[in-house]
Order: sequence, then structure tokens, then C-alpha cells
Amino acid sequence: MTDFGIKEALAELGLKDINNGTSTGSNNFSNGEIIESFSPVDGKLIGKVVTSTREDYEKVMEAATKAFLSFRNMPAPQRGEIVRQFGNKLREKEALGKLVSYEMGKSYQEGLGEVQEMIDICDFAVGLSRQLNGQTIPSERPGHVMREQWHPIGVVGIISAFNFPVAVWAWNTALAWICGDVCVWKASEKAPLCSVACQNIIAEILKDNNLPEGISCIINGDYKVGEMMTTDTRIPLVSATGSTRMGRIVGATVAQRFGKSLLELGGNNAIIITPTADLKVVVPGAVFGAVGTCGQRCTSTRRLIIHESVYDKVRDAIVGAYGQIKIGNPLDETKHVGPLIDHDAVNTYLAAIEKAKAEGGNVLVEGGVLEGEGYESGCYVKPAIIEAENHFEIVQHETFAPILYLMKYSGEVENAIEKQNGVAQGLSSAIMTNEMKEAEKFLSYAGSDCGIANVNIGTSGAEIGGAFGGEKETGGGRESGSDAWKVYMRRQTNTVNYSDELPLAQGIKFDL
Ligand code: UN1
Repeated sequence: MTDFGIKEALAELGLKDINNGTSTGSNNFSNGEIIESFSPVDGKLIGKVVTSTREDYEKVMEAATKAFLSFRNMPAPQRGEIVRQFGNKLREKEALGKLVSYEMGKSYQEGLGEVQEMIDICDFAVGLSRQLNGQTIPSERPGHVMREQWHPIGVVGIISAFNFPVAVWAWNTALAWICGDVCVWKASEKAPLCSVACQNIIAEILKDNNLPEGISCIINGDYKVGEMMTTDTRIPLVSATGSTRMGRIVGATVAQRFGKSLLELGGNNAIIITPTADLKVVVPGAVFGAVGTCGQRCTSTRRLIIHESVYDKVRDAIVGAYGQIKIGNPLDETKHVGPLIDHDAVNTYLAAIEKAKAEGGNVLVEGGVLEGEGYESGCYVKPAIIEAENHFEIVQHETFAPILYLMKYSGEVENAIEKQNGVAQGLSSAIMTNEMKEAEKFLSYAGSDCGIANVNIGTSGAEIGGAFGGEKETGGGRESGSDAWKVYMRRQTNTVNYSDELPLAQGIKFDL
């Protein structure tokens, strides 16, 4: 059977010896235990990574803090030039897309899409490197001027999840670097080789430019390694992507020491389907949203809230489309859906289906684990559709798997918006409608309470140009586009007196 060029891809990414048991450490400092990375695609061992001990972490932090002192002196457009070179390197990196697909299990197209997101954010950051503008502010005092400056914040800690093992890191680093920060990255222990591959690419660029490797560091391990960062006062900003459970701990720990955290946590994303919705748009939007990345995006579509007048038609169209979905090796481009990340994820998926049934859910498309040739890893599951009520405990909960809940609404769009907002998470949302008033209501202050609200597209697949993140239990952080860069900098307000007097603000008199 073809290995879809995996061996060549690993070699190209500098991971070639890993299959022989040679391990790759973070910045070559690691001395801890070994993490083995098994592919959910075929269950095979891809490679091993050494975790970071406390001593390793200290060495990494020493390198990072030292690198920051010189990197912050480099003019921002020159830092942009480094990011430009990184983006250019990524343009040659189909191998990285392949590794993402093989280590994480998403389709090769989506693996390439992730690399494209990295390229896009690099381009965005290069432009921004000449636009880290502050404001000038009129002073109330004669002969005075006020202005605002944005300075690099320092070492940025990045904790990323397995589902976007490279793009989310790039969203953070590309911006952090042009802002003059250096980064320490703890990738998910479920996709550690992706982080080593990225580190290999950027390390080469830093070397070619005679810059210290400490500008980009990786550390490996589980939550205990993450904890070294969250408790470390040398890290003014921790950006964390993952579960709400993890974010609650990270946010509290970082706040305890008055650090900043940027949290991008769970979603429970819904599409409202109104009577005028166009099925040509609804079906691919909902199906890709629900089964793309095997339902393991923060933005995956979990709920369809369908007007009762079109419910049967929409339900039948979606159920029909599920019949066309091909599940299998994600590197095989004829397949739409690959495996879940591991057996734990499979068990969580199975338990969620059982729970939905126990709560009164009506299964329209049966789930289940696939067996037989091509499914030996035990991680391939069937995307399921269940009719459910919004208040079911399981519906209120984010299950990182391809389970789609269908529910009805009646009357006006406000009733659908109430259901859509009636969950603890607030990441992404969408409405399918050709009624301008419904769309505008959905986008208004009385509409969707999510960080992302779309009209006539699905809930996933955001472009990098907009700020990405959400409200409520999603954590409130914003990454990627718009003015998300500001979180990676510290703001300084300056007042300069160029007069010969010293008038006080608010007209206070203080005569000596
Ligand atoms: C995530 O799932 O953590 O909007 C990120 C999307 C992608 C990013 C998802 N551009 O679906």
C-alpha cells in the first residue's frame, strides 16, 4: 500500500531519523521522558519527542529572555522581513501539510489549508510590521503633547491544541515576532512532531539571518510543562488554545500573578436555517462544518436550528448528503473525513451518542466505529446526526467529534437566536437567510452573542484577516487579524512638556 509520500515528507522536514527511535528535543535541550507520536491514520509510530524537564525549561527561558533583549532593538519592519522569509519557506512546504494530515488525521486538503493559514498570517504580519501605530492625543495643557506607543511585551508563552497543530501557533508567533516578542511554544502532546517540524523551518531562517534561536523555542510535555509557563512571571502573556477546562486553569493561574492571557477555548456553534435559506448553500456549509476535520475544529458546527416550516426538507437534504461522505485515510484525496485523534476521542464520541439517546435524542444517522481494512487504527468513526433539544445536557456540552444535533424553532428569528445563544460557549455562529432584516437582526446587539457571526456561510473556516475568538466560556481572547496584535504589546502613554511652565492637569493649582 502506498504511504502517500510520508517518508519523503518526514525527511524533508528534518524528521527523518525519528522512525529509527532517534528523538528530537526542544531546542536540543530536552532530557525528560519520551512522548511517542502514533498516527491516527494507520496506528503506526511516526516518531518520538523528548519532554522538557524543569532544568530544560530553565535553559529555554534563559535563551528566550536573552534573545528578547536583542530582538526588541531590531526595527519592526526588519522583524517583518524575517516573517516574510518564514512565509516564503512555507510556500514550498507541502510536506508540512502532509505531516499535519498524517499526525493529526485531517484531510490532506485541510492540512494544506492549515499551511495556507500560516502563509496568510505571515503576509498579514509583514504588512503590520510597518503599522504598529500609536495615536497622538491632544493635551489639555499648553505646550504639551500626548502620544501612545506600543512596545514589545517580552516572552510570549503559547499553548496549542492538537486540532490545528501548526496554524494557531503561526497566528501567535507571526504577530508576536513583528511586535518584537520572542515565543516559547508548548504544542499538544498529541501532535508534537508538527511543532518540531515548524521549529526546524524557523530555526534555519534565524540561523541564516544571524539571529538567536531563542526567538522561537519549543518545549514538550503535558500540562505540567504548561504549568511552568503559566506560573512564570518572566512570561507576561500566555496564549492558550484548547478546552474550557484547561482555559479556566490557565486563565486563573496567569491572572494570579497579574499576567495577561489570551484564551481561545471551546465552541458550541450553531447554524440557524430560516425559511428563505438556500439549500445549495445550507447543505455544503452545514456538512463541511459538522464533519470537516472529523468535527474537531473549535468552529465545527454542532447544532442546526431549523425553522419548522422547512425542517423536513432541510433534514432530508442533510441526511442525504451524509450518505455521500467517504471516510478513510485522509491522505487519500477521494476521502472527505479522516479519523479522530485517538481512542480516548473515540470513547468520548461513543459516550456522547449514548448520552444523547438516553436524554431522548432521536438518531437520524447512526454513528459507530469503523472496522476492517483501512480502519486498523480504530480511530475512524461515522459522522452522526441526532434530533435533540437545546437544553439536553449533552447538547450544552462541546463534544470534539462529528455529532450534529438538529432542532426546530417556530415563529420569528428571535426564537432561533435565543436557542443559538442559549449555551455557555460563544465562539462561532451563522444564519442562512435571504431576508435582509433577519440577517441584520442576527448581527445586531440583540443578535448572536458569539465572537464570529456569519451570514450564508457555515461556522468554520474563518479567514485570518478578522479577529478570531469568542465570548463566554470561549474565553474572550482574539487572535489573528484586525487589531489582535495589540495584545502582544504593552501600551505606553507619553506626555511631553515642551513649554517653560508646569501647568498641572485638571487645572490644579500648586503654587510654591
Ligand atoms: C480552531 O479550531 O482552533 O475558522 C481554529 C476555522 C479555522 C481555524 C480554527 N480557520 O475553522
